[in-house]
Amino acid sequence: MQEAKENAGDFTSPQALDPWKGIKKVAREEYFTSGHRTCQGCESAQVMRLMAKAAGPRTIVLGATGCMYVANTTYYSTPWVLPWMHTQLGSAGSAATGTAAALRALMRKGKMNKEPINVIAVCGDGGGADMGLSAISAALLHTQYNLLIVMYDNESYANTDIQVSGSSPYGANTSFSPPGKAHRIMHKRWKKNTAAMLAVGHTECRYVATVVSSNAIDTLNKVRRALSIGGPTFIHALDPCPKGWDYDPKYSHEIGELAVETGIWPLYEIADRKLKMYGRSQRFASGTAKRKPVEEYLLRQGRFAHFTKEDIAYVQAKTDEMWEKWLLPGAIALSAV
Ligand SMILES: Cc1ncc(C[n+]2csc(CCOP(=O)(O)OP(=O)(O)O)c2C)c(N)n1
Ligand code: SF4
Ligand SMILES: [Mg+2]
Repeated sequence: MQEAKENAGDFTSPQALDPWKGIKKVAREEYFTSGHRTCQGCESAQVMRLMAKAAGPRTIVLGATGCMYVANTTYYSTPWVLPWMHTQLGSAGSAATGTAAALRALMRKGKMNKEPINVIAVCGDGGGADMGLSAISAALLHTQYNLLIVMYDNESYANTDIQVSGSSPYGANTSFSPPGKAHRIMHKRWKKNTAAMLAVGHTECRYVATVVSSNAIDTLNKVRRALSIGGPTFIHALDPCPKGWDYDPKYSHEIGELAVETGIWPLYEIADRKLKMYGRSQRFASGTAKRKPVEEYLLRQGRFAHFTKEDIAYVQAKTDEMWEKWLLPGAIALSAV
């Protein structure tokens, strides 16, 4: 942050965005407003809103195909009060790098005013954790460009009707993994640990974080930190999705909270190679608070309605392992021999 301030006026440096300490300090201006057609209770839309608010007006947003493209850019109607461009489903990373490089070239040639402009690319879990993983990986290697990639994870290919993705949780009922009489659990793969994988594998990437929009201040400030620190950065948001997760839209906030309280979704950041847990996740990691049973999260959602006691016990055991056996509890799934 300090570095960014010292370089203010230099267009190759990031914007200096101080953290907002408390709800009263948060800017009132909205840059993602009315005019979208996302489902009621859509937390991905909430992530867009918080992200745009945190970034402010000197920002360009690039959106990969998915709900946050389709529902936000219906003909003649858009909630974006920022310049926005669609990019192909798997290309959030390359669109971000290309835009940051183009801005720099235009400013260097005197074709644009020289000023730091935030470049944010947004993609879903299908577009980010699966199809566009290589483009994000490449973007995180190009340390000369300042950009942020926000992966909004509704745990399915939601826009095309809730198909299973590499980020879908174990056992979830999706249109590609419906429970049946012969096979109750159709989706047996464990959710990809995308944020930590990207942090560990890109040693010069200065900032990777996880967020959930139920914790709005944390989300706002992580976006501000990611944009201020410099270089390519990545944020992974877990987004309750009433349509795909099958619950009443009024419970979106509560379900997001439960994801953290049960330990299913750890909140952390890895800034300059240092891992810091946040809020309850920090207390779980240090052993000063107890996680709620995962059952409280799972049984609130229709996508897990077919779960038996054994299925719940399996998810509980895997979650316990994440907090009790991993080298860095809740984040890095290694153990020293
Ligand atoms: C290369 C390509 N394959 C398939 C599609 C069809 N498609 C459009 S959106 C989408 C789902 C994307 O899922 P995700 O990235 O998780 O975003 P979400 O819809 O969940 O918001 C798919 C498969 C496409 N647009 N491009
Ligand atoms: S399907 Fe899910 S992610 Fe897509 S608009 Fe609806 S609530 Fe949001
Ligand atoms: Mg998705």
